[in-house]
Amino acid sequence: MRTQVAIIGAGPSGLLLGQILAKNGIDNIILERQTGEYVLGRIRAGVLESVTVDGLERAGVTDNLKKHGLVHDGCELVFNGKRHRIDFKELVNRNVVVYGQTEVTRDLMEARAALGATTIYEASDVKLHDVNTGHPYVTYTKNGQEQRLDCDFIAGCDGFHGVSRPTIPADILKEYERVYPFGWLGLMSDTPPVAEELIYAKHERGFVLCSQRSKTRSRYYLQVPLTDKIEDWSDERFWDELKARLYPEAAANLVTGPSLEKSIAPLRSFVTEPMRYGKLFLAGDAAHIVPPTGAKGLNLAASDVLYLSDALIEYYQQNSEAGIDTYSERCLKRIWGAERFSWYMTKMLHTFEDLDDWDRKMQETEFNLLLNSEYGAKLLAENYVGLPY
Ligand code: RFL
Ligand code: PHB
Repeated sequence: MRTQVAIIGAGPSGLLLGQILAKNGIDNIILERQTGEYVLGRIRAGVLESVTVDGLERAGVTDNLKKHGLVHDGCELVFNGKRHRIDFKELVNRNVVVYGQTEVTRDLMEARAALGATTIYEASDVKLHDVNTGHPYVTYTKNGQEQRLDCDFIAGCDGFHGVSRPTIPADILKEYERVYPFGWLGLMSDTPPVAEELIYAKHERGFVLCSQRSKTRSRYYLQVPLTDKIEDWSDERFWDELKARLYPEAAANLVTGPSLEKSIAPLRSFVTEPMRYGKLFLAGDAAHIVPPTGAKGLNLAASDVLYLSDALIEYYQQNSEAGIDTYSERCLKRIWGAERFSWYMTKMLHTFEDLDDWDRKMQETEFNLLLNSEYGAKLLAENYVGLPY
């Protein structure tokens, strides 16, 4: 088999790239290790920046988003009971859209099926070959048979644990990493959200996030020790702990109900440089990870894909390699900005066991800066709604 661009991974990065390329007449095939249902079963992001919405627009998949996405002009931050609303609209005249990653993924899968583009699910043992030559190819196993896919380029959109990044020789890759000493326990329920806007709250017992998917579906997160297991957290314990960490008015408003899903995710900051090696390009979580506190992971994946699709379109339509050659550099500028923001939000809003009195004062002073300085609040708002593309 042959295609122009072989895409590894059918998460949001791979599907969005495939859709934009296909709409611009560039042939591509996606190889995905899991089934489509499994990919849709992973509950993850919920907040989309306008850059991401623009990307989905370019892919022609915003019908459902326009119908069901919730535009948010602000969010609430709480520090040990002290509340402060960040008004994105007033501070930077922009907003975000609350619309689930599951829905984004489903919309992209349906649009791809409508175009008749090929996605090979349950492709195991994917291996990348000769990526630093003019004739790269990918091998994989499907239904017990080894297959070969020849291509011009390979897009590594296979997430943090994928095979693309390790294909790049270790002496070329530089990795930067910070691992945090806690995780997030998430719960989804068909209950009305506790508040109209998202609440990010730091409490002595740990951080909580109150998010949502619709007017009738909520998504909540609790900071938990990395040693905790899902079995340790009955729904009842989750709701009790959430109430204990919320300010009284929110706790009183909280509607509880049976969980639809519960999962624990570790928190990590990670960047790999460069994001291109020969004919291989890394995009999304394959190249970088952010802790979810800044709501940036999916949004960074979308901006990588916009840079990459521009570069490939320029290559095929104008015979220019300029976009390809600057891909890594352009992505990394935006990535480091989002890494800083996610790291700052994580440090300010979580409870760290080993902080001394000085560190605690600094954490509180960071928060007070948002209350006391319009510039402080503006900087947060500008980063939250998304740095320029
Ligand atoms: P994905 O989604 O991990 O998809 C990669 C795909 O590649 C497949 N794959 C392979 N396929 C073939 N061969 C192999 N060897 C393969 N290895 C892997 C996988 O099966 C998978 O289908 O990466 P992608 O597409 O780059 O998308 C990234 C986003 O999923 C991620 O950044 C976000 O979910 C992060 N994130 C958030 N981002 C936001 O922008 N806003 C948020 O509000 C937000 N909240 C979150 C989040 C992530 C979370 N978790 C669980 C990590 C909340 C949470 C709790
Ligand atoms: C979510 O709704 O899943 C979500 C929202 C905001 C975040 C992280 C996750 O910062």
